[in-house]
Amino acid sequence: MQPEIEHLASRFREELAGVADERALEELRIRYLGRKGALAGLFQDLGKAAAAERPAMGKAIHALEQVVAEGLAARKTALSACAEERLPAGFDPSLPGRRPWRGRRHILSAVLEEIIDIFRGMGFSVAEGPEVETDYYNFQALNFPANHPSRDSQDTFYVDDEVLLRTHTSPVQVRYMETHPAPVRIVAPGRVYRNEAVDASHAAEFFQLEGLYVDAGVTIGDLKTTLRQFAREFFGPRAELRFRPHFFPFTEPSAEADVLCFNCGGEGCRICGGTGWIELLGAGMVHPNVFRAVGYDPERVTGFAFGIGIERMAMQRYGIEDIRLFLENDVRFLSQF
Ligand code: FA5
Repeated sequence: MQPEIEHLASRFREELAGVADERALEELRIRYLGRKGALAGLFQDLGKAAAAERPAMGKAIHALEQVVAEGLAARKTALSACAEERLPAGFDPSLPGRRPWRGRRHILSAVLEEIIDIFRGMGFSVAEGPEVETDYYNFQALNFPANHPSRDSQDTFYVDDEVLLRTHTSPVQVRYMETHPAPVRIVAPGRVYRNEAVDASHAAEFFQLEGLYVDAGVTIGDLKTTLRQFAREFFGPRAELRFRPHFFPFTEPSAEADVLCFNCGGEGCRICGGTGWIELLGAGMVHPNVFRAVGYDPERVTGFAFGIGIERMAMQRYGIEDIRLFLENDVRFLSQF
């Protein structure tokens, strides 16, 4: 008798697993628990069994009865949950779900937004300009005369002799001052392009953030204080910024600012080219010729400008050793930030 009960129990489980709707479930209930069902048959057999076997058999049949009743009840709950939520029959809501893929902002967007926020906190607003620029805005109005050697520092991709992909965000300075009177305090983020020999720290397509502050009496002291404050907010209170004299046609005097290399801490390594410092930005006091080109009077206003390389900021902050990683769209890299 015992093997027969066990066989019935395993057959019940199989049949229960195959039940796809409430009607099939009711049929199954009748087949097992109905008046002429399998369990009723077992109880009849129990009456005919030898007296000595009856207690053990009775216990086994009751246990089976409980298994059947509980199985039917659990399936009923699962089926009605499917019906309520219009889920396909047979869907088991108690199984663990699949975790949905969560996207996130690209590390460069996140860093750029953070930098913009820091400058917003210092009173700068945001301006934008086109990536496809004219020679006039990208070079001439910024005091790069035609055929002048200063153009060699920023070769680019030309659409024709007049139209090109901008090499820096500085043309936004010109466009903004042409249409807004002083005082001006803006940052201009965006993508720029250069015909560049690509390596670990140079891309042919990268992001800059331009800054421009023009008013009566703006000094180079304001420039250095603003950039130092920015570096401390972005990298932390102990960030070291170093200014080196440099040349840009559109600022006078001009400087480049470096931070202490994240990788070697100043000793010199492959990433900082052995110098211990990584160049982050160019800056300077706006050249009087730029003011003249936009109709400002250089006798009445002065101003500072800077251009920050966004990839370099992200590399320095997160210890990223190769600029090419930003453009490869490899989620194993991107999902780390
Ligand atoms: C300029 O582009 C100037 N327009 C910056 C400026 C603005 C100077 C306003 C004065 C006043 P430069 O070519 O040095 O300067 O580039 C500025 C920053 O962009 C660099 O410090 C660096 O962080 C980043 N950068 C330049 N070239 C590349 C490149 N090929 N790949 C990645 N980042 C670059």
